[in-house]
Amino acid sequence: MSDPFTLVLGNRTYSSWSLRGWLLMKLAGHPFEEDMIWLDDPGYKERMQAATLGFGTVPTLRIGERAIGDSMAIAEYAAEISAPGQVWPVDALDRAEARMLAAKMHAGFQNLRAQCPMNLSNVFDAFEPSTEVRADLKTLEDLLCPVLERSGGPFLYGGTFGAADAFYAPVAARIRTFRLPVNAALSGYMDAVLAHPLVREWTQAATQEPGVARERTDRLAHGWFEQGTRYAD
Ligand SMILES: N[C@@H](CCC(=O)N[C@@H](CS)C(=O)NCC(=O)O)C(=O)O
Repeated sequence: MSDPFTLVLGNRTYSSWSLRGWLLMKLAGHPFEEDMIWLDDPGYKERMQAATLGFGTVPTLRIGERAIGDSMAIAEYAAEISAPGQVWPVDALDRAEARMLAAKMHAGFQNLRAQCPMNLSNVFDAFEPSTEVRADLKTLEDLLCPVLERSGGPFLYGGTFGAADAFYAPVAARIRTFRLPVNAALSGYMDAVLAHPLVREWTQAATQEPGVARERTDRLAHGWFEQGTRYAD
């Protein structure tokens, strides 16, 4: 019998990479166990080292004695263990482009990531994005809107939520949490991503998770998901 899959994750509320890894494994459709690391626990680093077999970041996919400790590699593995089209698009050119979009997210948008960390239990209505964050949002529009226009949406490659969408799901959450201004096309796409059943499952679980302690006195009772507020445009 093959080894079971265990996905090592950090808090749903603010581990954006964990959300990506979890979505990717859900898209693959293989059952997996979750091993949660509460990133606010003082001793979490040691726990994380052990749970990730030394890799030291979440998400890490553990399979028996082996570990895949990076979301991009998890995406490729998820694609290889599932049917064509479940993770990356079927068309070769779409697939290459989807990988490029994911890679761009994986390595870029540093200001947006640093200044607007994912937080699924809060909203910051009065947040004023810096010039650098606005520049990242413009790059995001320039990158994604032509793809959405070509496919017709609601997701990057049409009606099926795939790996490229998984990589951008935490960005949708940041735009919601920090009320970031984006154009109507990107705003509609972010709505579609946040309304996807898998993303909803994660965001709703985030509002209930017990291991959240990081300055959480302002934590919203029900998170932001049900508020139905649209972004500025
Ligand atoms: N490049 C990695 C990034 C993973 C990452 O940085 N995850 C964060 C949590 S969201 C982490 O594990 N940080 C280590 C720490 O908090 O000690 C990936 O794609 O999976």
